[in-house]
Amino acid sequence: MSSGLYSMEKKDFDKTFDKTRVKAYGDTMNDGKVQLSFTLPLPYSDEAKEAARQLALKMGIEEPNVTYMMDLGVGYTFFVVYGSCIHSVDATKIVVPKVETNTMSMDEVDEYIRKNIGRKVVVVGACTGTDAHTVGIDAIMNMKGYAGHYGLERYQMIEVYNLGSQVPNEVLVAKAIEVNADAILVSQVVTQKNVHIPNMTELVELVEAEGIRDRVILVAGGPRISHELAKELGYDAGFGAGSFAEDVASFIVQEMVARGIK
Ligand code: B12
Repeated sequence: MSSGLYSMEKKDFDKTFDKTRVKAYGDTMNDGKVQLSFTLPLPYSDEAKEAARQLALKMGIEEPNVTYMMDLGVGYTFFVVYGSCIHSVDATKIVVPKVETNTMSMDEVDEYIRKNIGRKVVVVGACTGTDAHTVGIDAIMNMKGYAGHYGLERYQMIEVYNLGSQVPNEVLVAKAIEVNADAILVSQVVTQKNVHIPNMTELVELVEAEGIRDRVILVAGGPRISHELAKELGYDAGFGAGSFAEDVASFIVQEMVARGIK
């Protein structure tokens, strides 16, 4: 944010703020106040409540206060604990790798393609493996888009194949070869037990085995997919929560031009 109060440095009105030792904020700078919730596999009881308190202490929560507990049945209890976290972070040392691209509007992307590529860009996408969450990939690819941002199908200069969910990697790669895709989009929403890692890795291996890696832009996305993780796994970019079609389209077309793909 760039206007009003938010543009003021906190030190202007609170001299105790230290960017190298940022603590959680409750109602006084550096009070460290946090609220956390968790479940213990213990029956609802005073002993379970004490166990929750002791666990919070071990997590670095001073004066933990169990403000809420609920019997979940069959030997499980849910807790909400409030207290002061002793830990701090050095915000001056934080580096978050991000997709470095100049995001254009839909019309600008179409114009960029006409001018710099001179033909339609072909994009194939799917939610792969056992993952059945279609909403994310649809938000990027479908005509309607998401939150007022049209999806790739709406772009005049992009040809889109959305294969849906639970698509095996082999099927996605075969489709990419069949339609001579410029980009493959992979959605991974379920990350329980790191199921997305082998699945995403397998796709990269298949693309390499088919000999098309250098002429295809590989993009991954999902709420727990970071650009850093995607790069580590061999993708060109990763897009997390809050991404829109224009972010992805802008990246793909600029990457194609940078790589000399026509
Ligand atoms: C709707 C939903 C479902 C629906 C899905 C219906 C459908 N057709 O998609 C149903 C009921 C089927 C479902 C099932 C399950 N679900 Co569910 N589901 C959700 C829920 C509530 C919303 C997801 C959603 O639609 N978000 C909205 C979209 C727009 O956001 P998004 O996916 O993040 O997408 C954006 C970005 O991430 C990005 N993006 C996403 N994909 C891509 C791809 C590319 C290429 C790019 C560039 C960008 C991109 O762009 C999008 C727009 O900004 C979430 C909880 C939540 N509130 O998020 C749980 C959640 C995702 N589900 C979860 C789970 C565990 C399951 C089940 C395993 C439950 C079960 N035990 O059966 C099953 C799995 C089924 C399967 N085989 O996959 C967990 C996942 C936990 C984890 N870390 O893995 C969540 C987080 C709920 C939770 N808190 O536990 N689910």
